[in-house]
Amino acid sequence: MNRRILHIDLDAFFVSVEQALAPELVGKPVVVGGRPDRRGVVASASYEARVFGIRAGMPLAHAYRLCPQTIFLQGSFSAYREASEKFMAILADFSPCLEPAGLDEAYLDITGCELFGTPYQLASSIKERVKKELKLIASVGIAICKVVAKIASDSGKPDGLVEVAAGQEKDFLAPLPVASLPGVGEKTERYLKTMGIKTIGQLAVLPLEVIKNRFGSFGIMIHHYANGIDNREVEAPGEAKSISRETTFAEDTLNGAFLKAILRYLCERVGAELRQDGRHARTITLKLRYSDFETITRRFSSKESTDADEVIFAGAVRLLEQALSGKRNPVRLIGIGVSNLVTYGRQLNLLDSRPQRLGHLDKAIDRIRNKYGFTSIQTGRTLLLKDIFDKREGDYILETPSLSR
Ligand code: TTP
Ligand code: MG
Repeated sequence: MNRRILHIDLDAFFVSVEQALAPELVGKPVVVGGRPDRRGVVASASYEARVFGIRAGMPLAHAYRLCPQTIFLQGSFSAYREASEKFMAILADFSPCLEPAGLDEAYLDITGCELFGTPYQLASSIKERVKKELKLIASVGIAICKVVAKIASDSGKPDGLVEVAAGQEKDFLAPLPVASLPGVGEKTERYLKTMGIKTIGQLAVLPLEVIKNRFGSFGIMIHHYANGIDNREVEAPGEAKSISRETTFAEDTLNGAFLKAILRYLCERVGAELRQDGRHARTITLKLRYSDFETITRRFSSKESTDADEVIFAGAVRLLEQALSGKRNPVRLIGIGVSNLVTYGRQLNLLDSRPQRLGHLDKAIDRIRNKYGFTSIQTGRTLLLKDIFDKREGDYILETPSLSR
């Protein structure tokens, strides 16, 4: 029996949550990401802003030049998290087979739910409930597999509802540009273009060997996708595979003390989330982007796991010092991530009896921060950032949380 899979993705999510909270923003070019005179990129743009060419990932200053009337918002991550939870709760009412694929998107396998209506009717009901209860707009794609459902929901945006009948996958995909395939980024797109391949249909009829020789298993995957073949199940999520935070600076910097203070702040963010999830990490990854946009990651793994800010920070600083002793370009972005997560781990005993004491301290700080906000308390190491925190407007997003699962 053919499966029936929905992919549901909210339109202009961050911006739409802001609009639901402040209706005067509706119908206007709005961007979430920060002020245009600061560095950073557009996280979400309203469809009115997109008319001017504004897109996610674009530097804020560029967005401003395209449309100076745009309303720029810092954003409020807690509001987005709350909206996301309510959104997922609505979806869970339609089928237990739910796989969140980000804050604002999910797959839902509704095979066997015919008693409750056709897939199209169920998708319509989801859209109605999301609109009524959350004042948000969901775009939905319906197909026999995940990849086609996702491309279908994208293709109907905004406010889309696109159903691809079983057997029609190839015909539906054929005219679309190859970049519509999940995983095909600019680099792959450019390469395929050199082979004369612009549409998914052209990729689909290419002999598998050709694409396999160039791209290996990734090539096989996109070739299957191009043919509407995707056997992945809709899976309820496992636990997060990694937790990370990163930030782009207002100005490129080589100031070691400042870099360490920011790193400390990011490590505390990551540590707090680890402790909240009751987990430990074995691997610490530092990410740096230099002023010339070269991006490097440096990794450190230990047999023993930790959830202590101090230990994460110590590892991060070591990686930072190693990295800075190589290339001496100013740094544009810094990030820290932890992975190799375990639910119960032995504390790093490198610091003898300190871990336990540090654990108590971290937890005491977590309690204060949960009550009064993250920046209500600063450790000596982040005092340098006091000015930045003091200048914060509203719920300023200093760092971008990773959604990696
Ligand atoms: P998307 O679903 O990719 O984007 P969107 O919901 O703003 O717009 P649409 O789906 O209508 O095309 O991402 C969901 C949210 O994730 C988005 O509102 C903001 C956040 N996000 C970032 O923080 N950084 C990014 O680079 C992207 C693409 C999204
Ligand atoms: Mg979206």
